[in-house]
Amino acid sequence: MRIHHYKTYTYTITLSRRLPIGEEGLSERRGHILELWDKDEHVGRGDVAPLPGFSEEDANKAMEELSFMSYALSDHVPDPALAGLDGGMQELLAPHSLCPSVQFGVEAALLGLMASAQGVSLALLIAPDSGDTIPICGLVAGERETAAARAAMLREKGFTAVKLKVGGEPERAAELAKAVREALGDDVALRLDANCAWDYDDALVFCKAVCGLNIDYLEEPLTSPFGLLQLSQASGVPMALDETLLNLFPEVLSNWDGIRAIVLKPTLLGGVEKTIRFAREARELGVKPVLSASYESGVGLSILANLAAAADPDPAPAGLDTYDWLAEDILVERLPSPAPQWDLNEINRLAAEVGRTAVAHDTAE
Ligand code: OSB
Ligand code: MG
Repeated sequence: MRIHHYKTYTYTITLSRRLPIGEEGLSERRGHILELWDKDEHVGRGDVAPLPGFSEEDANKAMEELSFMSYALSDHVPDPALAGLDGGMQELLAPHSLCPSVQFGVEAALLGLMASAQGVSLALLIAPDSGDTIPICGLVAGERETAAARAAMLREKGFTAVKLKVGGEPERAAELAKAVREALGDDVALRLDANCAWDYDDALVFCKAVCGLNIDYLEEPLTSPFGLLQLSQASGVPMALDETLLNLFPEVLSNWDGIRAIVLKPTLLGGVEKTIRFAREARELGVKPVLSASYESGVGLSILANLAAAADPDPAPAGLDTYDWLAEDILVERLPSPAPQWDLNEINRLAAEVGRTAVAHDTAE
C-alpha cells in the first residue's frame, strides 16, 4: 500500500461553555484534519489540535509543520511493522522533530490508513485483544451548585466514573469535592484533578480533608511532583500523573512505582507510539493507563477511543467527556454525548463521515 494523495482541512469549533484556560478563557477550538489516501480509496485521518495554554505550538505553527510533513510522505509505503509501535514511528518521524500535536495527527493518519487498507479498526490494528466498549469518565468543573448538579446528572445517565477539577484554597476545594461525592452517591468512582495547583503543605491539607471520600485518584496536586509518593502515603489518597508525563520517557515510569494511574493525552504527549509505550509500561507496573482528550474534534475523539481500547483490554473509564464541551462538530452525525460508554463499532461508523463544513485548506495529489 502506497500513500497516493493527502488532504488537510482547518476547522473551528465553537465551545458550548468557555474553558477556563488563559486570561479570557477559550470559546472555540481550532485544529486541522489530515487525510492520507491510497489509490483504492482507503483513508486514514489525524486530528491536529494544539490546546492553547497546554501546547507550546499554536495552530498556525502546527499547520506549517503538517503541510510540510504531509508532502514529505507523498508516495511513502508504510512499513507494516509500524503498527507494532515499538520504535518504528520514532525512527520514521524523529528526523522531522515534529511538535506533539502534529506527531499525533501524522501517526494516527498513517495507522488509520493501514487499518483501513486491512479492513480492521485502528484499535484492532494496534492490539488484536482490544475490546469494543469504552467506558467514559464524566467531567465536572465549576462551583459547588453547578458541579453538584452536573455530577447528579452524570450519575443519572449511568456514568461509573466522574472527574472533578479542583484547585484554589484547599479547604474550599475539599468542600467542593464533598458536595460532588454526595451528589454521586457511593457507587460512582470519583477522580480529582488539581493541575499542579498546590505546594506540599496545601496539598496535604486537601488530601487529609478528602481521604474519607473514597477517591479513585488525585491527578497532579503538586507544583513540583517530587513529593507525590510521600503525599500519597501520608494521606492515603491514590495519585495519578498527567502533566509530569510530558517530561518523562516511558522507560523511567518505574521510578514512580506506587502511583495508581497515568493520564495519557496523545495530543500533548506527542503521538500514538509514545502513548501506547506508556500504557504498556504502566500495565507492567500495575498502574492503570487512562486515555484522555484535549478537547479535540469528533475525528480526534474517535481516534482516542480506539487507543483506549488498544491500551488496555479492560480499559479504565477514558477522559473523553470533553466532547460534551463542543457545541458543534465536523462529523456529519455527532458522537453520543454525554454517554457513559461508547461502542467502538458505532464510533468508527460515525467517524467515517466527515462533513465538508471544515474549510479545505490545502490538497495535493
Ligand atoms: O487537566 O487533565 C487535564 C483536558 C485538556 C487539558 C488538560 C486536562 C484535560 C482533561 C480531559 O481534564 C478530561 C479528562 O481527563 O477526563
Ligand atoms: Mg489532568
